[in-house]
Amino acid sequence: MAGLDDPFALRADALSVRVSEYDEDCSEGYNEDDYYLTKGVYYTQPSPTQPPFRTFCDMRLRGRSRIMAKGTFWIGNELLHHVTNSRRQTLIIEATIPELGYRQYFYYGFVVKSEEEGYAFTYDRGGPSNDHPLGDILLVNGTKFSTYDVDNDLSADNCADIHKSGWWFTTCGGYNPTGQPQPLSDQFMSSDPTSLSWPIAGNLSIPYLRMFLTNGLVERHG
Ligand SMILES: [Ca+2]
Repeated sequence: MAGLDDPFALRADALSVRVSEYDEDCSEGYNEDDYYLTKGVYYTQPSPTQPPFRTFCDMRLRGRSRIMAKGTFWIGNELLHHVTNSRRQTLIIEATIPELGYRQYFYYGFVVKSEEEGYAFTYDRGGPSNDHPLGDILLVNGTKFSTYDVDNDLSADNCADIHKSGWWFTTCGGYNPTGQPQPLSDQFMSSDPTSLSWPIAGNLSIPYLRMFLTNGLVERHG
C-alpha cells in the first residue's frame, strides 16, 4: 500500500475502483479464472499510477502478455518498464526455426528500466541451457535499448538505423529479432540487414518469432 508520504497515494485511492476492475497482467487474469483458456485483447493495469491499456493475452499457458510479434507489433518500452517493475516477470521468446522446429527461451526476472536509464534490461538467468539457438538474442545484461534516433549500442555504427528496427543492440551484426520475418520458402538468412535474424547454426532464416511476458511460469532452481 502507498504510504502517507507517497505523492501517488491520493491518486491511487481515486483509482481504487479501476484497480479492482483490471488485472495487473495476463497471468493474473489466468489465476483469477477470468479468462481461462481463452486468448484475445484485454485491458490490464500493471500500476495504479498508470492508465489501463490493451494487451493481447494468451491464457492457455498460465497467462502470457504479448509484447512482440512478427516484426509488426511492439508493446513499447514505457509499458514494458511498468509491467516488468510491477510483478516478477519472465520474458518468453518463441520461435519456429527451419529444421529445428519450435523453440522457447526464458529470461527469468526480466526487468526493463526507466527511460532515464535508457530502458536497459536486466534478468536473473536464462534457460533452458540446452536450447542454445535462442540464448544469444539479448546478449549483454544491462544493455540499453537503441532506436534509430537514440543510439545506445556499443558499435561505432548506428545498429537500429542499419537494421531499421529497435532492440537492445550491442553490435550491428548477426541478430535483428525485431526485423522483418522471412518467407517460409527462404532456406537461409537473408543478407538484407532489415530481415529478422540472429546467429544460429547454418544461418537459417527465421519466419516466426513472438515474445511474451508471464508471471505464471513455475521456475525451477538448481
Ligand atoms: Ca552506435
